[in-house]
Amino acid sequence: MDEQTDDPQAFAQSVARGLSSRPRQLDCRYLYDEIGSELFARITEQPEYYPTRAETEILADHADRLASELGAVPICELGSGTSEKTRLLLDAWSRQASDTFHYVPVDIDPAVLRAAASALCERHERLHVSGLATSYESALERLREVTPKLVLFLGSTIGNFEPSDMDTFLHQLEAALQPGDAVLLGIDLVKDVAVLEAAYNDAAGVTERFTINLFERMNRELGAGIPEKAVEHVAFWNERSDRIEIYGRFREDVQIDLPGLERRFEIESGEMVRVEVSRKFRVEQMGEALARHRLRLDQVLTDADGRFAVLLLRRTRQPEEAAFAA
Ligand code: AVI
Repeated sequence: MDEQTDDPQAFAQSVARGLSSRPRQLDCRYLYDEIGSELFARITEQPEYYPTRAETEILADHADRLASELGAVPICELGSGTSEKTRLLLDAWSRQASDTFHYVPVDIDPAVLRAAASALCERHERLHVSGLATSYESALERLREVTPKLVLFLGSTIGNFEPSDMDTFLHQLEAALQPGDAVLLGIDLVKDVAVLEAAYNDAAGVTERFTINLFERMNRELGAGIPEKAVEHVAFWNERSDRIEIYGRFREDVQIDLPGLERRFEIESGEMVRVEVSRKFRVEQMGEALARHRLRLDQVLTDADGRFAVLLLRRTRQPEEAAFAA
């Protein structure tokens, strides 16, 4: 999980691995170049894409109570991006803190970190921001000794992990926490299929552009030579795996070239290349997975429509203590 996503050689190798595997798939981290990040920001504003609004509602409703229960402990946020939703927490932290308070945003993009930090420092005089432009893994390692702390992992980004990556991530998270440290984990919940599928097939076609941008990025950065309009966006609910699956489907036979690696892939009309999975969760199941990593589920906070949950977790000493306590 440590690879940088702006190195063309690493991108080409990742594409070659993914196109050689069956089913064919691409690494979803490459969806987020500058254009992709901009498109994702627009996805979160689409009427069908409820997760961002639902999570914002939860944070707005509970921020002050969380600040008084947790105290204004240092906040470390994994995948902080623009830190938009985190402002709700930092505003509450500033009302709670009697002195300086600390925020450590972690994002792979240093420009995004700089912009977020300067906006936040303008808003809060007593806020100390130390951004880390690195992977989750190395940030978690560096923050192990900071305690007490609150780690944020919002947006249901955990749903984009393959099961084995989720396990690795929870293992790294567990190792970075001391007993008593807290986590706020945002998870999107299993719900009506029509609502889920609409969220990934918005009428304005922004999610479609987000998917297609990955193939266009392969053309821009790797000279892949995929003809314009050869790929269409397909997203549907996979009931057996509790997840939305997103694919680029080829409308015609296409050759994908990776000149830097001297590789060529023949894709047939109708073939689907998976670009992302977005898993949805059931609270009880998630609680069990977390308990195996000494993370006790203390509070389950949901929006009024019960679409999304923010889980407050506490790191315990022993796995046995971590039973569902909410
Ligand atoms: C970032 N992540 C949580 C989004 C999701 O809903 O899985 C990514 C996304 N892909 C298409 N739409 C949104």
